[in-house]
Amino acid sequence: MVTVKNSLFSAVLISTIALTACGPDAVSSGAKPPSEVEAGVTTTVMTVPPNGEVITIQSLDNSFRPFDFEIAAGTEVIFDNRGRNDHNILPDTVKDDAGLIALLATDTSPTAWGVASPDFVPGDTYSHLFNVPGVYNYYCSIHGAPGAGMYGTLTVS
Ligand SMILES: [Cu+2]
Repeated sequence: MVTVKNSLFSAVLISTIALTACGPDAVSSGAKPPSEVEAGVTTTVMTVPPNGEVITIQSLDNSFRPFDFEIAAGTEVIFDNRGRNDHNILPDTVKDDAGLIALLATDTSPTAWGVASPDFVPGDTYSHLFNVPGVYNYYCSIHGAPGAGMYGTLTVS
């Protein structure tokens, strides 16, 4: 609604300026960037460039250490399976390995993350660049549940 009004207003404004303006600068001041013109069909995710920080979270039998961690946006997190068991790392919104694989197949945004157990056997590492601020709750579905057993939280600010 607002966008449509603004676009209409811009169109009127541009044509008004075009009629009265003396220079090209006045015309361009009424133009909107493409992202605003197409608002409503575009979703904006604020991403942060890599900040060079790398932290490691150990996946043990059966806990993540540290399990509650705060990082700056742009930090790369390496999960290192140092246990003797397979584990997985699932966002709380995902039920199991199959759910994660389906999510990652359809969602390529930087907030879709995690690793299924076949790719996280003992000795494996999985890394992800957390470049969108937010709270990321995760767990291992083999040894835990959201908020219980083998689980963790990453707070990205
Ligand atoms: Cu586990």
